[in-house]
Amino acid sequence: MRIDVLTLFPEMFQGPIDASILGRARAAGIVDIHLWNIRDFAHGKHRQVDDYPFGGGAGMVMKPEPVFNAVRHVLGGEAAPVILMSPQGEVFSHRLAEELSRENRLVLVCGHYEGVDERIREALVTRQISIGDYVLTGGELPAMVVIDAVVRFLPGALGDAGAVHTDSFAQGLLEYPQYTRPREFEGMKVPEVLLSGNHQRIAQWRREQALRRTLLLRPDLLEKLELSEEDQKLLATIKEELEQADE
Ligand code: 9D3
Repeated sequence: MRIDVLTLFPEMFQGPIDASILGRARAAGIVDIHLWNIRDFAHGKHRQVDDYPFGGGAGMVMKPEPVFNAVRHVLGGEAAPVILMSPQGEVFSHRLAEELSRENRLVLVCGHYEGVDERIREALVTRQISIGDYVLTGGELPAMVVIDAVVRFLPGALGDAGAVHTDSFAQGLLEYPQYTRPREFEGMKVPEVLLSGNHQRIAQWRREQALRRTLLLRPDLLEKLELSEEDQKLLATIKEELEQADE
């Protein structure tokens, strides 16, 4: 996959894209990430990228010409989704990351300042993505979030090829508790079942723990799921236990 990022702050991306799994995926040729400075596509002596809003008001607005020039340059006549990182966008999710990972290329446009000229949305952008309901200073961190989540889905990006499909979010549940050595740390013991070697009991315990956690911490996730009969029984038992503990 090729990802082109258009931003006024390309240097913000260097750390995240060079490190860890993303860095390895780039080195392995699984993803090709190109960073472009929108200012390089601004003309005139001052290479101006923003200006005052027509009609007045606080803050600056990103001018259309540099962004149009930059997108047209990187696409070079090719077609690809042009995604504006924006607080008005569709809220990013595991499902959307998976969908985007099936594209051959993506163009991510990061706004800064108070916003971008509306004609960028009207005539250039094919979709808008937000990463959640809080105000950031720009679209750069959101773009990194999208890149990270999308690249995980690319074949070969993770060591274990099957891992993305057993992800907790792929199943709509939170993760079960994990332990590693030592068996006892400061008086806290690893649950006996995990040392038992009984893989069926372990799998059942983990499922029960994942359901329990999701019920306690993210009941909204459970509402969206269609649980198997076995899971429904487990969940009913957990709910009974919790009610008894309440009394
Ligand atoms: C004055 C209204 N503001 C909208 C809430 C304007 C505004 C504030 C901050 C416009 C852009 C920004 C910068 N943020 C992003 O570009 C952004 C963002 C975010 O702030 N939160 C979550 N996801 C995203 S994606 C891009």
